[in-house]
Amino acid sequence: MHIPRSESLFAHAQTLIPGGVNSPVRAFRGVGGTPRFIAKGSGAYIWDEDGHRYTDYVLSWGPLAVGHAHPAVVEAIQRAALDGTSYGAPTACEVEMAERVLGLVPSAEMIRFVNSGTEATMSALRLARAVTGREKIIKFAGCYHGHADMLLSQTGSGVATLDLPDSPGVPAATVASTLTAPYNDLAAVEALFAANPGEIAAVIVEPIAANMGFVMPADGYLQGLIDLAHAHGALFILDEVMTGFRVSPGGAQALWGLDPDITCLGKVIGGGLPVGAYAGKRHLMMHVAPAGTMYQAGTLSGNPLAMAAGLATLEALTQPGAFEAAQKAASDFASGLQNLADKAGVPMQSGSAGTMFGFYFLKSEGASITDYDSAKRHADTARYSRFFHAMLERGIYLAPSQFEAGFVSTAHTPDIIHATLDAAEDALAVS
Ligand code: KE4
Repeated sequence: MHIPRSESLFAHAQTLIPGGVNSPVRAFRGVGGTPRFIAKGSGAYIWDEDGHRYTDYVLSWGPLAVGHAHPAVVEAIQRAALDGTSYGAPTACEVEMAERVLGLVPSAEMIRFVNSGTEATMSALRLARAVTGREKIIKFAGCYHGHADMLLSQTGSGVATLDLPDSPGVPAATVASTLTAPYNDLAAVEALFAANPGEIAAVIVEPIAANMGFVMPADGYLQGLIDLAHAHGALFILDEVMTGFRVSPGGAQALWGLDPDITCLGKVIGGGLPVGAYAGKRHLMMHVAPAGTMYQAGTLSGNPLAMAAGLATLEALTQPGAFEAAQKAASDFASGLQNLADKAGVPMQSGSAGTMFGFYFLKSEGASITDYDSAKRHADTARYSRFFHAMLERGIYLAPSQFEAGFVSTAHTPDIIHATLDAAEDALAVS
């Protein structure tokens, strides 16, 4: 594929921006080659600066649940922008968005909007520490909760893709309070509580470990974490930045009947504009300033354009049959890809939940990936890279990393899924 514009833009960008990108995973370091500089998107498609069209399964890493440039989303942003872009004062649309999100997320009674998932998880953990008076937290190897110092410990996403030994610049004292356990291992969490009695403020976890690829929770695992946290006086924080409004319109918690103390949100609620949120039980959220004394703030939090984009996205996503159709697209793609791999004798582990999916090429048949160690041990990242580029050449844009999940939108019609699977059959044969 001839991509002179992306190549020249990338060369120039690298002289101005570290790695030529504003977020590491975009740089194709996990798969090699030149990242495509995207000129525009529409529905399920994106076009690069050289005019090549791709079916997009990254969707900005999750936010675009109703596809690129959805007419209702664009119109909502345009309409809001005509009245200004930001006031630094409360607005009616923030109240409307708060009601809308709280109406969908069953555990949450109050919400605070911020500007990213990182801010959401950072604030949620500060709240847990403020409420419990404790400092230690438990996270899970390979899970990613944004780039706040205290969470950059054995983390996933770009850190896993780049195989970084966590991150320099994070004070040892900061991560000393961050305890890490393997995902899907309740005994390890029990041991951490036993070794740190009365010191752990919260457990934070992704309901599906989708920043190490795509690892589903073992039966009873998430409820087991909730029970362990509460038995030891700690709070349970569910990071639904990625799974929110994707596993189901109410997130993983609605589908699986979980009742977290605090939920972190982002991505979909911004419809492609910068939004994050943390939401939880009223007695906890009332600790947040100015209602309480736990301080958290943001110049652009609750931004009117982002609220408008989020509202329009949720409206389109919850139209009768829309979510269900997208869910079928994701499961048809994941199961179709698995069938093609099985037929071709290519070891693969795939899965889907709601409108998100993931798949690993395995180094050996029968290997099972259940946590970060097994993902690093069993995932055939070289084969993933070859498949990624074979699909890119065929106009299919997958996550440029084996350690990321994939997404569909309400614009991914059955015909599009069928065409993608046809491309995958060819790509498997040459990768
Ligand atoms: P942001 O700060 O990037 O908005 O959200 C951080 C975050 C928090 N929690 C979960 C479960 C997340 O998946 C994320 C961000 N996800 C990555 C993709 N795996 C963002 C992509 C990127 O870093 O460029």
